[in-house]
Amino acid sequence: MAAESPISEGTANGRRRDGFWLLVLWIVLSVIGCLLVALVLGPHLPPGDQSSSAASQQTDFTVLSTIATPVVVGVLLYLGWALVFWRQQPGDETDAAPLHGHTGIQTTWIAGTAVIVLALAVYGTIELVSPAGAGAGEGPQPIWKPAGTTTSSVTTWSAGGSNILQVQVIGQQWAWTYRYPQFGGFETTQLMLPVGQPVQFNVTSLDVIHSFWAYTLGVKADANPGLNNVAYTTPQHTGYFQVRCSELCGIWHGSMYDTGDVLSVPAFMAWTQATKAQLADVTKLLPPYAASYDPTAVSNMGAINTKLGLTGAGGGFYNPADPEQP
Ligand SMILES: [Cu+2]
Repeated sequence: MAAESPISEGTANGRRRDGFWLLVLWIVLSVIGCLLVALVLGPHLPPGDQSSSAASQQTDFTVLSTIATPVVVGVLLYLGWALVFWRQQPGDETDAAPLHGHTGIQTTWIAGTAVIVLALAVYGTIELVSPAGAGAGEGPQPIWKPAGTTTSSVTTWSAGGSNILQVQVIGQQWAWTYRYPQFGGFETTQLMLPVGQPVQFNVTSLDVIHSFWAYTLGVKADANPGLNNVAYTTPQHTGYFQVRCSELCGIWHGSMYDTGDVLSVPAFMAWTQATKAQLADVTKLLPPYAASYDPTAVSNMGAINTKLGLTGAGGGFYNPADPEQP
């Protein structure tokens, strides 16, 4: 009787043994990895937790990173195992054992990935709807609105009331300004928000497309001329936050950064009253508060431009009275 091939027999046994230890190691390392990612790395993931939308995004990133950890661990473990144990020995010219289909593994793979993808679709939908959007602009008529707030035809605001605080964000080459319609409609370069109060950003532009990106608030909404793009959030912690333009909008795009501040409610109220009084003369010159502005149709803008020295090609608003402009 011919002796059995020591190579094929050894390889088949070896594969079973390797498979067992790979599985054990993968489970152990995945549990450790998931705990480290969820509990240690998670609280440090961007964009932090300064607002409700930022915290929600941080939770989502933590969940996704934790789910991805066993996959990453599996790939690295398999790669490391192959490098260490399956490398070709010097002088070994034999072929490895042939691979065949394995119905169990294939079925498990398809079922597992299908469950992960479908579960994430459900999770993603819930995470989109429950915080009234994902911190990005939802267009002029959002489908989801924060519960318990009135978001239209609002003329006054008080902390804890049902009227949501409205802040209009106006992008133009190359600066951000902010209008507060519930405080007389003044326009300022300072972005102040009260802590613990829901905010509705009404984002628009006077010229090209910009993108309002309050990074640590987890808010990023395109600023389109002639359009109101609404985004909601609730600041959770006082302190400064960064604002950038996230849409290449011209040569000084990079200088469209700004620092906003989340204040206590009394400090915010004091700021609004002081700013309203301080800017009263300028507010009178502004066009009436609107969801968006057409610079070619706003009669006051020519006068303001002249005051500010902004007329002429390439400077500030389009001015229909300016012969240098088409
Ligand atoms: Cu810009």
